[in-house]
Amino acid sequence: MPDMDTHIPDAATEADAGAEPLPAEPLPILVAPHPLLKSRARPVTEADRATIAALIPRMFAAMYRAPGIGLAAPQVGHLLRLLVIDLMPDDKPAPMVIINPEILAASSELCEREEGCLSLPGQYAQVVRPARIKLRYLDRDYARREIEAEGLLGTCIQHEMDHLEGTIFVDHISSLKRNMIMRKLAKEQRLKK
Ligand code: GNR
Ligand code: NI
Repeated sequence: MPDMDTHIPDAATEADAGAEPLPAEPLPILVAPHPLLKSRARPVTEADRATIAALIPRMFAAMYRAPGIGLAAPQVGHLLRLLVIDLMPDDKPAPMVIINPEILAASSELCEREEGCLSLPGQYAQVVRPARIKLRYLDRDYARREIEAEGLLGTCIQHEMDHLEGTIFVDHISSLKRNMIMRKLAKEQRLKK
């Protein structure tokens, strides 16, 4: 006979109906130089569904807290081909989840834009990349999607995809500028602690 005095509701009974989900705990973001930021990430598979379902809200939480406009799974220590992006047009959330992205085509026209990176906090440089890309990926429901991206979204997607290859934005600039940025970052991180 179960104890009738101490009623403990099961998960997802009417006690929880309509309740807000718990806010996800932001994952810490790795700062360069870190070996995981130089590693290649592996494709996401069906077997990763539960892992990424738990990871995605914690990646968005880390990105919004920073704040940033994109985050790649390797930046939070998971070598998976998974990105989250939110450009917040008109200051309203517009979250995108991008799994196993592939660039199908890139324009020969280039564009130069100032980039920053949550893994190189406080460091910025002008980076040249293709102005437009055609992208194939899986969305958060693993549905196949294709989009064309240009402007800040195009830059952001290419910057995030670099993280899946173990590349950061300073790998696209001269070694003189890269060394200056990496020394400045090391000094600032040292003073912070
Ligand atoms: O928050 C970010 N801003 C940004 C600005 C210009 C070009 C790229 C970016 S991505 C960056 C977040 C980040 O580090 N993603 O990996
Ligand atoms: Ni980055």
